[in-house]
Amino acid sequence: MKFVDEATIYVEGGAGGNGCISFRREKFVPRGGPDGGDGGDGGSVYLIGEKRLQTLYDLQIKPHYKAGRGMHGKGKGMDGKSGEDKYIPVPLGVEVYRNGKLIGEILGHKQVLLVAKGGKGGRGNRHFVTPTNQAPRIAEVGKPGEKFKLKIILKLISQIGIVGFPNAGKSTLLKAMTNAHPEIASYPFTTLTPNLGVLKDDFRNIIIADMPGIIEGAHLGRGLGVRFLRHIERTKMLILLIDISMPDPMRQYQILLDEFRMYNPELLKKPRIVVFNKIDLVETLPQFNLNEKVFYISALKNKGIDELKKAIRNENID
Ligand SMILES: Nc1nc2c(ncn2[C@@H]2O[C@H](COP(=O)(O)OP(=O)(O)OP(=O)(O)O)[C@@H](O)[C@H]2O)c(=O)[nH]1
Ligand SMILES: [Mg+2]
Repeated sequence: MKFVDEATIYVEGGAGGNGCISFRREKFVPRGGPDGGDGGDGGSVYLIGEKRLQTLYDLQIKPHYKAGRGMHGKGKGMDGKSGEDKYIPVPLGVEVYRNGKLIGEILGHKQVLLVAKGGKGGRGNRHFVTPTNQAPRIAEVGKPGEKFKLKIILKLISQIGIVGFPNAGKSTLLKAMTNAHPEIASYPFTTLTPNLGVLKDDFRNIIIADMPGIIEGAHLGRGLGVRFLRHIERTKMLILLIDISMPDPMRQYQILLDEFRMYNPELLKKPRIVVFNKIDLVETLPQFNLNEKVFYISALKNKGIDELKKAIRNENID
């Protein structure tokens, strides 16, 4: 299914039903009192977290959501039924904006967020009896439901993000470590949207995100730009994957850090592991003097992967 991480939707609560004006009519009881029932409340619209979803595609193709309206009250004191609530399933990691302001987010499976409240039902004429008016000919009309335009932004939930230059072997590494089967090819920008994979452990599942490649000037829109970096904002740790067979590996490293700084300096505060990939392609291993955790691997030949997995499991990333 197409990966969509932004959508605009229109949500509307159901209108409340009208209150009823009615009077009791019984044989032998002249002038029975008012007995108009209340209108039912309109249904509300909610977002609900659904862990099996990974995209906002459904919202993009179906942007309008309306909850059911409340039924009108009837005579003989019969209240109208409430309108049905509407639940919109969304993937975990969704942020909801109204007029540019964050109003909530969905992080857990089945978590719900009210986004448009239904209107209250109107009261029937029963409620308007006063000492001076025993036969009120008034009732309330139901209130309209809330109506909003919402911007929905998905920031994928994963514990680890793999970032690096195009063609560095990010997808190959995801495949080597997890159950995922991402597309892999020998040209840049094979991965156009993030892929998720699960690294299983005895106790937990670690979700790893393989990101589209980043190049110098990404923050200015070069390549795929920084458009997808929002998906690593929630990660606990980053893997900077660097192709050691390319001319100046340290420059790749510097450029990646610079692009992060430009996009959101918070990314630099995340714990990270620097992983040099494609060691099978070099005769002698250059050693880099980095004040960081460093690994040397071949994602393709499955070298150093177990050590890397072990290091990941030992990190505090829950
Ligand atoms: N020799 C060798 N080739 C590798 C290694 N890892 C990946 N490759 C190759 O490098 C090429 C790119 O691999 P991908 O995994 O698609 O790279 P990527 O970083 O996901 O690339 P983009 O999605 O385009 O950013 C493919 O031809 C891989 O087979 C490695 O350890 N050794
Ligand atoms: Mg890729």
